[in-house]
Amino acid sequence: MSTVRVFSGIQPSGELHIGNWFGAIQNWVQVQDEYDCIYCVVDYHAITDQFGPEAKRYRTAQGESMAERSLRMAGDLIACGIDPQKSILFVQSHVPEHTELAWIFSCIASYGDLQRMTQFKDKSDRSAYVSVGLFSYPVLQAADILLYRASRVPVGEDQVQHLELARRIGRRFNSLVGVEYFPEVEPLLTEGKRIMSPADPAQKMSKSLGPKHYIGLMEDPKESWKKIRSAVTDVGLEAGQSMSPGVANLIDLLRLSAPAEVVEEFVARHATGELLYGDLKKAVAESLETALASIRERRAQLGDAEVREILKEGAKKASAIARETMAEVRDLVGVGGAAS
Ligand code: AQP
Repeated sequence: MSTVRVFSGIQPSGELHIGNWFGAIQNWVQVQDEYDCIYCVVDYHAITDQFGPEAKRYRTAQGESMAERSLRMAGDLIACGIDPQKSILFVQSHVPEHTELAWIFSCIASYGDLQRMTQFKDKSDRSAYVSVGLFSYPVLQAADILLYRASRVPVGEDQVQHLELARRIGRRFNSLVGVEYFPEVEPLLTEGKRIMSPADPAQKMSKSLGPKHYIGLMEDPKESWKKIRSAVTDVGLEAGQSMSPGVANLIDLLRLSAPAEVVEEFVARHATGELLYGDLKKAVAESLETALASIRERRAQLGDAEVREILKEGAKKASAIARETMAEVRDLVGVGGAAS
């Protein structure tokens, strides 16, 4: 196994959608054979906007608690191809060193840098109450990655700004303690790094915008078809655009799930003005259904007890690395020991 370490996480804030899959999870699966990989269901991140009773019943028809949603998300990841024989898979709150390192990082992260985070600006604009946790979310994210001294992070494009911040925090720590302790963090992006919402192609596909804005990986294909059939395609073109954003998003989804010749045919029909959007939507729905069928089958065979066991083992392995890092970090910072 390579000495290059990969870390990435996903919030258990509902179901896995095809934006997560094409933007990040497919890459998580692919790099398992190349690197030493650690993957995490980040429940502490999810409580930045779903706390208390909200965290218990948030946004799922099943009325699941955060712990149940973490279990379900882990099962979905395994069905997608995260292999516990190759990678460590665990739940963030099972390894408390994440929040310990986050505190140390919050003492060196720049307030000005955090204020510039676009995800915070977007989410705080949409929220009636803005918590400090929502503001310092990227500091916890930096701690998640650097706790394992990981240098590669497979994510969607929306996370690139957060990773730049993680890089700055790591560098600042190194320069303050005078040791090159943390590595430089780099994103690993895919061709599907930014999948847009079918209902509003100006926004990225996202659970927090509501169910019509995402296509769930484990969703009933009839539900997915309803969302694809009503996908927005006919907004006017802006200067410099040859394809409306909604059509471009459907073509991207086709490119990610269908053979190249099928995509070329639709692109050619668009160029000659012969493209019927209904045909494109049908092709997207069919190719997604084919691409996701084996994941759904694997998911149906996976029981909760098996997933719990995998998470328990994963937390043990992650804890061993996390404890070692924190012992060294405390030492470098000069805290944690009593003066003799
Ligand atoms: N639309 C997307 N296109 C490509 N990649 C995406 N990712 C998320 N959305 C897209 C990537 O998926 C990984 C997990 O992201 P997350 O845990 O933040 O989940 P989310 O689905 O983004 O959460 P929400 O609530 O749906 O959206 P937000 O919180 O943004 O409002 C990450 O690597 C992410 O880049």
